[in-house]
Parts: sequence; C-alpha cells; structure tokens
Amino acid sequence: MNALILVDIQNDFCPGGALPVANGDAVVTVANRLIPKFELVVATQDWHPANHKSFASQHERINVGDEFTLGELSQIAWPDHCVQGSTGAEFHPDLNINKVRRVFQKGANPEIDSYSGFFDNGHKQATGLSDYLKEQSVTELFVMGLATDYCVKFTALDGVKLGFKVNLIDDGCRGVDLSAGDIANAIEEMKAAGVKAFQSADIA
Ligand code: VGL
Ligand code: ZN
Repeated sequence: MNALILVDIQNDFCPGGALPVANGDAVVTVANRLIPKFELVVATQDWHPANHKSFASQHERINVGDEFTLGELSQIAWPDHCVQGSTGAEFHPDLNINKVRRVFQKGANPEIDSYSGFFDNGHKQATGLSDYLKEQSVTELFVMGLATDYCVKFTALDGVKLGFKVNLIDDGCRGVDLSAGDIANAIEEMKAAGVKAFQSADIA
C-alpha cells in the first residue's frame, strides 16, 4: 500500500506568511491533483507554542537565520511561525484536505525543533506517523510539500531509515535555500539515501 504524505502545506510557508518559501503555494495545485490518486493521504503540520525556542524572538542575542545550539543540537533561528491556533499554522485554504485521513502535528515541545514528520530533531519522541503507516500496511511513501531543505528532507530520510520505500515528488516541493544550493543539496542527499525523485506528471 502507498501513502501520500503532504508536508507542512501551511500559510506561514507560503507567500505572505511568516516564513515564506518562494512559490510555496505552487505545491497546492500539485497536491490537489495527486490526492485523488492515493488510497491513503496524510499530512504533517508544524505546530509550535508561541514560546518555541527555535524562534529568534525567544533569545536575547540571536537573530533570524543564525545558527545556535539548542539542547545538544545545532538549530537555525527562525521567525515566529506556525504558532498553534494561528492562521499561519492552518493549511493553505486551497489545499483539498477532505481526503486527508490523519494530520500529524510536530514541534509542540518548546525545547526542541521537529523537522521530520516522524520524530523530533533529537529522535527522542515519535509523532505516531510511522506506527500509523505500518498499521495501515503502508510500504511505500510519496512525499511532497514544504520545505524541501528542512521538513521534506528529514521526513524522507527518516522514512528510509524506518524501512519504507520513499519517493520524492520533485515539483511538489519548494525550499528555503537559506544558503544558495541548499535545495539542490537536499535533493542529492535524499537520492544518496535511496529516495527516488519523480515529477508529479509521472504519476498518472
Ligand atoms: C520548517 C523551518 C522551521 C519546514 C518548519 O516545514 O520545513 N522549516 N519549521
Ligand atoms: Zn517550524
């Protein structure tokens, strides 16, 4: 059984949002075309408390884009985004969510970030996504959404580690590219780990 995983297609990652990804909203059309083709569709949702420590605003001398150490992990300081209950945290209004069977929220612990849809960045706490997919007899994942170089990448890489066959829908993703080349490097890293990259047009 295959599953389509829609990663963080939320207002704050789209133009006009708090952490906008260039053309982030372009993935909505791709998602809406693919959703009816999958028996199982799930979504992840970045879901932070207002005092999340990945936010530069929570630190005295850290600016957006700075790298710092949070817990034991390297962390990028982000603008406040996807705050629980805010409009920015909602899925893009045009995303056809009525076929999304389950939503897996992540990033609720203020002490640690959570890029992957499966685990926090320290791999300490699972979201339940892996158990859910395995209960549904899913063996193969099709991953798309925002952002290529963060949440999409870590979701795909964890998917491989958890034993799923993982496919990336290339034109269904957009990235941050904090440093030029981050998106291309993320795609190479995923491919090197065994992720197969496709164009959405290849999925009939
Ligand atoms: C994301 C940065 C911070 C993502 C989430 O969805 O890729 N990136 N939080
Ligand atoms: Zn976040």
